[in-house]
Amino acid sequence: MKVPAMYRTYLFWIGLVFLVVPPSLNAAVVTLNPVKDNTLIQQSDPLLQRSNGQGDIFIGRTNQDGQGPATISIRRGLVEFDVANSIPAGSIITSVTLTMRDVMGLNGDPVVYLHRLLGDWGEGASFQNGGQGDLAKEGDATWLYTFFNVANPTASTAWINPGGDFSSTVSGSATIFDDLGAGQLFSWTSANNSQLLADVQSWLNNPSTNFGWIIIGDESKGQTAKRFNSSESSPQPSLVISYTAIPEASSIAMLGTMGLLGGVWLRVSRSRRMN
Ligand SMILES: [Ca+2]
Ligand SMILES: [Ca+2]
Repeated sequence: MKVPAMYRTYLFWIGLVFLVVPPSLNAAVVTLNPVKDNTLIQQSDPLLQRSNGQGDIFIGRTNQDGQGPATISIRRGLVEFDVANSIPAGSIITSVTLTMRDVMGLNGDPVVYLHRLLGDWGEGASFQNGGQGDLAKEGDATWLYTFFNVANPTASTAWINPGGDFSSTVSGSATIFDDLGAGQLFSWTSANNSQLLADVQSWLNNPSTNFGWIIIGDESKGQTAKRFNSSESSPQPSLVISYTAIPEASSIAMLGTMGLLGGVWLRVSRSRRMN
């Protein structure tokens, strides 16, 4: 087969490029909403556990707990995103930003912290349009339990530490300003705390360790509560993840093979022309 000189040169360079230049890395961005979220409501009585699986996320201390006189009990948010089913395995996470909307804009300007949760937890059918929450329903995470067992509360799977098991390392912090009810968006970003990125990378690399974050507000005094939209209201919490996808070994091998075949064909064509 006689290949015109122009095409031979062309093929030669294509083959060379495939052989010596690694396939380009693909930068991408994905926005995730929670796969589940809930609120832990401080309560030591196993029979009176409360949650808000289908309502908004509350943190800090309210001035109510739905059990008589105000006892300014603590609320903590739980939120989890499905990282591993949203980003190609092996990708390198380059930035992470969690954004949530403060519904009320009341109760001061606390710093609100994220910590990586260390155990799995549930989201049941509990719902209350407010901070006092609802009696826990089947499978709800509560102050004492990870998955509430309605028929036999004390048989529920328990947290090791009431109020949730989480890393002592802070993954992110943000000041949630009193915005006079404007309903502003607030963000926690890896630009301010690299642990946030490390958490997401670890969840991609080891999906079985992804239990999301606990959200902890000012628990030092009463009436510091903040109320965030959950995945059941709008706008949902969002996790924006920038990453670099590494091509799979099979596609690298394919490109390499194409390059080799191109090179071989070139040599054959050249040798035929010389003979
Ligand atoms: Ca849900
Ligand atoms: Ca929820």
